[in-house]
Amino acid sequence: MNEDISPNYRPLDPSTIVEYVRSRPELNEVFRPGEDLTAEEVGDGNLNLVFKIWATDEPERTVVIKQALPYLRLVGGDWPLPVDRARIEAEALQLEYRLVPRHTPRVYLYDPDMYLFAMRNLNHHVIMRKGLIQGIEYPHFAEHIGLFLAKTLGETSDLVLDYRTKKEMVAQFINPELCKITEDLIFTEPYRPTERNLFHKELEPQVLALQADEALRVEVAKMKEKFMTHAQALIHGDLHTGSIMINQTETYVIDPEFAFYGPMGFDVGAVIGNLFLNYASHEVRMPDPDQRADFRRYLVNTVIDVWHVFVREFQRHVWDHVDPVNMPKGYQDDYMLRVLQDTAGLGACKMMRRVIGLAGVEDIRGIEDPDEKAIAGSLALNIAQALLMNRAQITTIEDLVEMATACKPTYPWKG
Ligand code: SR1
Ligand code: MG
Repeated sequence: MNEDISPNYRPLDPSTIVEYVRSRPELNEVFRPGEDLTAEEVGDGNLNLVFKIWATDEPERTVVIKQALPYLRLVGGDWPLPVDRARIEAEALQLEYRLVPRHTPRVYLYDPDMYLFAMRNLNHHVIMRKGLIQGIEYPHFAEHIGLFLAKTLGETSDLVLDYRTKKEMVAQFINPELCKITEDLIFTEPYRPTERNLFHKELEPQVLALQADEALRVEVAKMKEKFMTHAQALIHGDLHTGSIMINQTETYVIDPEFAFYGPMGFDVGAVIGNLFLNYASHEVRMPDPDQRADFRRYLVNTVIDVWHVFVREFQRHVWDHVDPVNMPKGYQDDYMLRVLQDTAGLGACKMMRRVIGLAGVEDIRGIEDPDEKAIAGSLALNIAQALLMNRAQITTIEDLVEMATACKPTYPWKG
């Protein structure tokens, strides 16, 4: 990594950020000059500082400021990271806001010296992962995220953009260091012994069997190649349920710092894969069989609806506007089938890394009892393996769901 950091850069803290906010005229539409402000650092992610700032007398007037640190927060100074990711994230949010303002928080400012941006504070929303862990249903999610995916992926692809704009956008969103994190943590490390993997010991036999499975490693290698070489659309790059802020009526997608030109199925697969991680976790999180069956029905119907809304909106925003001579119906159908099969394969890799690799998900790693955690992790691995290995047989989203829901946990082993 080779990056010149601005000499004006300094990481902020709750005491220095108030002065910083006062100095930015872009925030005058939210805060009055000289008024009392309160700030809190709330970052619980792996990478950045995140502050909430609000008018002390009127907390509804509030913004979030996200600032990049020159290293990975999860690990510390030993893992340097480019601060330019703040620009990537701010520019991706601005672009997504232009395409889908109903599902993207507005960015008020980006500061290229401080590698930070200020955006709307989604203070009436929760992180979707936390809601799903509690068994809360979000009835409009599929409609919202299906539209978000169709617009952000379709309208940044060669299907819509002219030849020059697309290439300029590929250059604008070159993001090698964050892509390298994905290449390592999703497509490389889970499939070999390394100290960075963090699966719990009860799962070891299943993980060792998976790592010894060459046929599986062949398919993972194909998925890695696709991730690295298929510059199909500007993808979010980390669209798990922790990157979604939600309530009963609204959905917002945040955190696109991993954005770059990659395969559409990586984003669609992230959404669907994370719904299945949650599905797997309820094997043990929801002991009541009726309650579990109901919630799983919601999750599975959501997976189906996400895909159908994505296809419907892709039709409206993309296929209805292409030249039918060079992109006839047969090509369009083949394109969507390839995105569906990529969704299965890439989503599967994203599930496996969350069970085996360095960065887990609370749905599964948050289960306290080690045997229960292993049962949920085992089911997640089996779903992922089925989707990855059999993705060529998937021709509809219903096939994908049937394949996933037929899986059972391997753990506890008999004998
Ligand atoms: C070391 S960073 C770990 C993970 O956090 C982000 O959310 C991405 O998923 C990344 O892989
Ligand atoms: Mg993130």
